[in-house]
Amino acid sequence: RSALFFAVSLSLAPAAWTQAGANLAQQGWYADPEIRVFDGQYWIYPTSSSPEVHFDPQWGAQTQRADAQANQTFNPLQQKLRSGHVVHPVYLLHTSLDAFSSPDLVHWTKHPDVLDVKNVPWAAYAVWAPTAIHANGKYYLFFAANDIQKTDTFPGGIGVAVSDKPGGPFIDALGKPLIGEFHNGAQPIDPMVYQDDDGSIYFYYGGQGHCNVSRLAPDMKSVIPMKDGSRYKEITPEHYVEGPFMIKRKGVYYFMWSEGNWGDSSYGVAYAKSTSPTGPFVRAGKILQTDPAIANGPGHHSVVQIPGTDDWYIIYHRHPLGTTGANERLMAIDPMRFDANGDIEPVKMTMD
Ligand code: FUB
Repeated sequence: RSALFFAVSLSLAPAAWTQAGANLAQQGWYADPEIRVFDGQYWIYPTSSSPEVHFDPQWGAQTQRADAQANQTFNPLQQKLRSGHVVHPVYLLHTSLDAFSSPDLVHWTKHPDVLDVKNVPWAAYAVWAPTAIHANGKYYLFFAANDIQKTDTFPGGIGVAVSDKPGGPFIDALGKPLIGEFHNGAQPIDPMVYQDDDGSIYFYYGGQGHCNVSRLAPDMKSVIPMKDGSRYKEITPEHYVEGPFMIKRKGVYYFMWSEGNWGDSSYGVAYAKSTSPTGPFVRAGKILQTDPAIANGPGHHSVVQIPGTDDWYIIYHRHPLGTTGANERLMAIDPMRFDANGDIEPVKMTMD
């Protein structure tokens, strides 16, 4: 390993842990945080999660006001997409994504609006649950947009945007969704991009209780056949709901996901182990769940390995005690440890 590798590793050592998690919570209402290491910094790409919209009975009126403004702020296709639809204002409020960078997991810099739906010509509502990768000398951000549902008439799905820098701005790379329809029952949301040691890029995604794995072409703009010839392989483990994530440690693939009810205290994170990135994945157990002394309903997580070490951290969202809104979600970070058998130990949520 080069001297540069160690220089980067050392500079990424976590700072004294005091207030680390508190610093993430202080960033405000965010969910679905995806952490990456880019350019010698930690980067977090979360979903905005404004709580107030769930309590506003006037959301129909809010929608009309937003549609009236749309002529000034959206392109003609987006104006057409938005016209005639009454949607929950959460989809009108969360039309951009912020990011956060840090040299040490403690001191964070906010990068507002790294992706704005105005730069996604085929979408017109919310963007959320991003995942990122550095490839081809560029940064790619995959995201869910519009919230396609079986009954909706407007398009949506998982998109891909590209930037020269991890802090954006990210601009839609494809002109259409990368995955714009249901396959194997999986709602096209909650993407997670994972590059294996042989360079293959796997893509995990899916909501509404189904999860697929796909392979991405090197240019990140299409889904290509896997070894068995399929483009979308269902890998749904028992109790899977959404929020897939993959890591590899000592040759073992750890597939993780959110389960339980979205927005309540049954929500948590479970995992499976496999010798292959495409499974099969048999549920091994729950590793993150409500702690009545700390917070409710932790989930939609990601995991980072401190470069050059066997130290791992889990980054996730959770509901502060005393809150009731499904969108009242704050980011948190805690150590994630493995036992001597390579199993993931239950994560102890802290207020640190
Ligand atoms: O933030 C919106 C949704 O909430 C995500 O798609 C799910 O994973 C859940 O975290």
